[in-house]
Amino acid sequence: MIISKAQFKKDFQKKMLSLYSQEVEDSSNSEKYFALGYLVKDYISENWAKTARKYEKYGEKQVYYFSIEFLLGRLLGSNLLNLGIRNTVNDALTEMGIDLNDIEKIEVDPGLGNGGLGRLAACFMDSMASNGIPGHGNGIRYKYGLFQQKIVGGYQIELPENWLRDANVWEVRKPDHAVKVRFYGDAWMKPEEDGELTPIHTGYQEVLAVPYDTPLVGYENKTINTLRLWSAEIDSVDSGIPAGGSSFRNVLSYKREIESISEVLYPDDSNYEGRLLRLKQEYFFVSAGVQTILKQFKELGLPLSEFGEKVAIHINDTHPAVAIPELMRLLMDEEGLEWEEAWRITQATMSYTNHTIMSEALEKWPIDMMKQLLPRILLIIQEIDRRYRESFVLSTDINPSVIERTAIISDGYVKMAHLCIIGSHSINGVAKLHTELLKKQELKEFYQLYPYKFNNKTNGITHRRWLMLANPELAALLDKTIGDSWRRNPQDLKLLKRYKRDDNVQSEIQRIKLANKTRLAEYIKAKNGITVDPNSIFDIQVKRLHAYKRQLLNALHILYQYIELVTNPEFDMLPRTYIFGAKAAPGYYYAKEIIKFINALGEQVNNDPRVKDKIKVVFLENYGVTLAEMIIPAAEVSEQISTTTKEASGTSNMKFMMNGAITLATLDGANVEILEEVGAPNIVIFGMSEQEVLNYYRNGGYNSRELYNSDPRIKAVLDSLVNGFIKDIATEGRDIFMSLIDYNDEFFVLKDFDSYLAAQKRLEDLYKDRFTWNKMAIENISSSGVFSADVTVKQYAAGIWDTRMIER
Ligand code: 475
Repeated sequence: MIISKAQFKKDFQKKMLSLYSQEVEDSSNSEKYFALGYLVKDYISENWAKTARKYEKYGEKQVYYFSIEFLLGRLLGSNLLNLGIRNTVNDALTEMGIDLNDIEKIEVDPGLGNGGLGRLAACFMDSMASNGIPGHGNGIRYKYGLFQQKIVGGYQIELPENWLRDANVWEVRKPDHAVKVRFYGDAWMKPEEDGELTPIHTGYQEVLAVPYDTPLVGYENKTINTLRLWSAEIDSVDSGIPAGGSSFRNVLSYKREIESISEVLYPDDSNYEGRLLRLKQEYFFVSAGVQTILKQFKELGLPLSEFGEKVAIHINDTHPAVAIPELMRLLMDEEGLEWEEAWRITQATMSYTNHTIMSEALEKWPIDMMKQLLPRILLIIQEIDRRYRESFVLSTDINPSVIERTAIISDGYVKMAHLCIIGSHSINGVAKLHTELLKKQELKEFYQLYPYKFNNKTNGITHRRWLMLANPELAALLDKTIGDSWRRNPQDLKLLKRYKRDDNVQSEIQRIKLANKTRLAEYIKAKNGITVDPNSIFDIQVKRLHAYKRQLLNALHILYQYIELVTNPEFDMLPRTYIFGAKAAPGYYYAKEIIKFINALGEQVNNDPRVKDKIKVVFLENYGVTLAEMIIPAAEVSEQISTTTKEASGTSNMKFMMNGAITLATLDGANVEILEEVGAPNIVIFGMSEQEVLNYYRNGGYNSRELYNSDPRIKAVLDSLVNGFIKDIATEGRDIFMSLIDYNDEFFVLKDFDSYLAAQKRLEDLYKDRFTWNKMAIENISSSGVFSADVTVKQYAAGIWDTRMIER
């Protein structure tokens, strides 16, 4: 949109008056934030309504991305950017003596996600809107987002994240669009006189699902899509009150029970929580979403047989898998379709993304639990399962054990990934290696049955948030050097390649990096009280804490350098600042111990005069989207060191690369493709190959104790965990030692140690030659365009959803 500074100032003053009955000059930063936020929402509104009408007019196929998490980050900055008014607003505010940055800081970061999966959903939303793809999000409006992390005495403490305490300016509550979702009761098939069976569901509890819509603003294209998040509310006092009557106490506890559905986000990342409340959450937002989509479709006046041509529903990991039986239920029970037709429509509509091969993350619900909570849905799943098994009756080349292993219901459980694969027309992994592993290992038998359903869609990130917003100085340098076409076509970043040897560009890149590092250093000083030198190497690992991500490998290497520094007079190294940010799931004891270890290590190293400031270790608490926006542009080394085969893709690896960091990586997930893009000289690779890892796992691992006994470096490092050399980790040191030695190092930390050390050394040598390093940084930035989520969502649109992009 186009707006003059003068007009904006007028609008802003008017908004301030109408909201707070006061002048801008007399307002606090918080009041300025709310006035600006509501004003920007007004600016958005017009095109929001128009986008919906345009989609309708052209009869465009709509994509609904179902996800139990959307990790959006702050929206004021990105909305201003995407509206195309950020500079105007910034200039106007400056003239009024107001710093836009100070105002943006007021916004709470809505933490409605755990990590990669939730953030991916948010990047996709931004990219769909920005490419004119009619794509909308469907999820849960959690009252409490992911816990706030505090570090106390080196330990993680969790506090509730009350992100809605102050108003959320971006959402619009739509009570008139509320729908009812049914839980519990009894369901059965009643035989009619004509021999037909009618589904009956009685004694259910009805929960009101109230939608809150948030606009998803496309980049300078007038497209505004919608993120619809559902909140659970009590319907009316007389509906579904439990036995015991509607006494005040009963009503109150009933209300609490209902509202608990959308109360809090489960804090477990890549892990499966088999709890009833989780299943409730899943069915709650899925049923509300599917009901609404069907209602909207019917308003078009088209026959139901065309549903799959007008609607795509994407299932982001298995959490929304009940969308499959729910659509079946609505098409049959409410719309009267026959099974075969409902099934054809359902398969045509649904597609599914797998995000992990970690078996502990694979959802499977006890049949009894599902029968209790979702009796009608279970009946439908049982019928899907029965028909699936039956479809093999005539085939002689399928081994019955294959059918048993791939069935949806077996061993007393409902297997949600199996339901997704059988009920969708597409299943994709999130990086080439990951998809290959699905095909040849985890889902091999499904791949043999349905090879045509499998495809890869390598993840991506929005370059608008992760480059334009997070690193404005780099963005400006790019504009100046290669023009601004990369903003719309991120693959044009490759135009920068020509400048990799250019003195001017090189020194600018280095200057900007230093400025970003200095900013982060100030933050570290203020938050952690640690002085770090912006001229030291900034080596960063930020992601959820998980054994397979191997923060421990990083920490053990630091410990190794520390031991060398204090015992070996010959040892020399470039000064380095190691920065960590990671939340551990509250019940993940081992991950929490590693946090404690890192903090204890930092405490000691940072204060040991013998280290002479060569090493600083910083653990930044409460890592999230907003912190990432400051941390990533300041990174020089990007630690992507998961056990090969374990990280499905990774997405921070792409963000770091785009901001000119050099990746230190195993050949895991999307690191493989980063290597392909940037070329071997511009990335540092180490560690076991996929084949080696798979072979070891097949043969029950390797002998880590032998390695401990034969490699003096490993011995020194591990012994110092348990002999009191590192203070204050008696328990943690012993547990970590045991995990590596007695429990045989499941994630090959020690097995990769030697290779990791050598890689770290190579990295340091590269850094010594600033020309080479800057050249590598430029190669990384210029090769990062294919990892824009714009590229990814276009592949989804063309290859899975069959949607078009609407003219900008
Ligand atoms: C992968 N989250 C990354 C990223 O594709 C990948 C699981 C259960 C409950 C709540 N959250 C989860 C994940 O499984 C997850 O975030 N997976 C990640 O998805 C996007 O880049 O490699 O670990």
